[in-house]
Amino acid sequence: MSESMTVGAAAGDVYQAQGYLSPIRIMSEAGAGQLADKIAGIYDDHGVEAKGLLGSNAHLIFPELFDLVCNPAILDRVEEVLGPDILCWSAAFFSKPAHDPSFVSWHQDLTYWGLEPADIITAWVALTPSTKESGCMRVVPGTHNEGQLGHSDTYVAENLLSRGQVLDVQVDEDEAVDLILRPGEMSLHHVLIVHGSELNRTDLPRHGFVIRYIPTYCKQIGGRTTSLLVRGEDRYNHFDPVPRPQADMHPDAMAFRDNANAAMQAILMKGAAI
Ligand SMILES: O=C(O)CCC(=O)C(=O)O
Repeated sequence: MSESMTVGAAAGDVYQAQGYLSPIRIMSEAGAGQLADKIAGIYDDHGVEAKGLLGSNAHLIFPELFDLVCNPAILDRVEEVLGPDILCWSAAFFSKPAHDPSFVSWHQDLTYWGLEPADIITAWVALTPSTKESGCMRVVPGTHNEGQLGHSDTYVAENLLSRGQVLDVQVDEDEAVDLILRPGEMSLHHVLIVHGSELNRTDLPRHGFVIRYIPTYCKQIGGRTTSLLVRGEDRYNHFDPVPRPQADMHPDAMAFRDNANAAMQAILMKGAAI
């Protein structure tokens, strides 16, 4: 699917039919490169702790990432699918260092999220090249229409998913499409589309910033979590609001994120073996 085929009023229809849209340019390669340098700096400064800092809800502790989830070029496209009133429920890096064995098993996102209805969209923003060789995301078109499928938890260490969850049904890999992205491009995918990714075999890290957007009418089942109103109006108040961090890793922002993550983890890890 070329970018020109996914621009304009028909983009929502294409998304509904195939469950994804890609590629979509949302910033320059230079802009993405600056953000990638910032991520490299966080890894240099914080070592093994960087993964946690850039994991669940990194936008709550880094102002530049908070601004990225509010980026109008992203939201214009998300609005074509979700409508005008949009919340950012969460955001995190899926990063694979150069020549790293980490991968993502075939799964559907909604499995443990406790959100309904399934009108949820992910913007996957590439800060470095996301190619077949670096382990780009792969999707199986149309599977978002199959409803919630069964998953099993594996807890495999190299799996980037919280429980190492994997689909119980066999995936026909010949049907899968590689979402190849240049730095500064994004893909959009439906919360029920079957997707996964392989290892990074290149000399560069593969950094994907993954932003989960929901319409304001969406509800969190089994607990109360936070969400950021990024566009329009929230007439439902199903979520607690979040503030913009004052500075990188400001103590108030760190404390806020710890609480927000604890509430989210209680739902995501409900019934988990570890
Ligand atoms: O980054 C990846 O390879 C997978 C991302 C993913 O599973 C997701 O965005 O839901």
